[in-house]
Amino acid sequence: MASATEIDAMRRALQLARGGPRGLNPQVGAVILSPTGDVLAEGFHRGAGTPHAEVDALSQLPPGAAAGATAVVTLEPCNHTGRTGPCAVALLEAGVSRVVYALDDPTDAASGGAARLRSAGVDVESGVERDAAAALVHDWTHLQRTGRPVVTVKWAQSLDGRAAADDGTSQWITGPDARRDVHLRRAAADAIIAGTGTVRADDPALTARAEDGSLLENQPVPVVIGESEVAPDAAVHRHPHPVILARTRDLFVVLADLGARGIQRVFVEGGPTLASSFLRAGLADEVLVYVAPVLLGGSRLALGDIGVSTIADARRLRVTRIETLGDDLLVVAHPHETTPDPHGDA
Ligand code: AOF
Ligand code: ZN
Repeated sequence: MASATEIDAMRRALQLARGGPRGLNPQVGAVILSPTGDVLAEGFHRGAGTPHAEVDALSQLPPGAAAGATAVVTLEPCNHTGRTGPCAVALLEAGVSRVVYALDDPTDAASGGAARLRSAGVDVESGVERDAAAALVHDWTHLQRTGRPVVTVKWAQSLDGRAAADDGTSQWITGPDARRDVHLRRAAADAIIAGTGTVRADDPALTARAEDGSLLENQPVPVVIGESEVAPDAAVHRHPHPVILARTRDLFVVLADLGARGIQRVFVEGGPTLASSFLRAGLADEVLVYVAPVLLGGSRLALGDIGVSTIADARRLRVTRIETLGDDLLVVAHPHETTPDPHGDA
């Protein structure tokens, strides 16, 4: 059983973990407690190639100071020599007598640290604040499992399922509350994806902004997919991050490339053609539909061909959330099926 002090230390470790960057490695935090429960040191992982959280915390202590201590870590201490040495060994060498961690390391390469510590006589307890730790590294875990970021596909539509009026005008279908929500969700993603068609037609900034137009703290990297040119004076070139131009229509290739860069979550906001492509490829992990109480009629549908030609093939989703945002509705839905992997062996 974890003590109240250890649970508090785990919550602190989770907070520390959030100070690290999202990327190729998980966000991990660690707190070293003395045998009487005092905090001796704190640490977190600052990104691939830098010391792991446990080592970061231990490095602040003089030799011998962690003897008999308890290490509280948000992820199972690793058991592999990658860019750094195994944390399980670092903890053993430091002489800790107890390790409390939240979540098993989900990778084959790095897991096994708990078993190694136990067989060396260390008292190991897992599962403390597991749900919070799992939520923190959810997107990283998805990237580990699939090689791709989590994909959110977003669109705004009229009540009758149109994305624009017949002449193509589409600005302000939804109201200010919905737009604010979109910008907050953009800021929670690592990249925002649009198609070259949308970039040419709308010249979007692809930034995450507050109502007064100022930039929110986190700016997703702008990604533009497609084969046509992006004008040199396009607004996207003034984004705080350099734009990634993906000159292919193969979405699997694009997502694998973004995953290899440590992009854990993407927000697809690129118009009906791109949204349809992601859905047709079975690559949407989450669908966000902002519905405005207006009728537009006409031919500018929110989605085009998604590979459904008969009702038996309809894509049935599970609605996980419905929100009212001013006069508009937000529907959040998830596909039932998991995304297929054409390059995988399963
Ligand atoms: C830990 N503590 O703080 C982190 C862990 O390439 P490396 O050597 O940095 O190893 C990366 C792997 O180690 C990563 O995929 C994950 O399984 C684990 N991350 N483990 O004990 C940490 N960041
Ligand atoms: Zn490690």
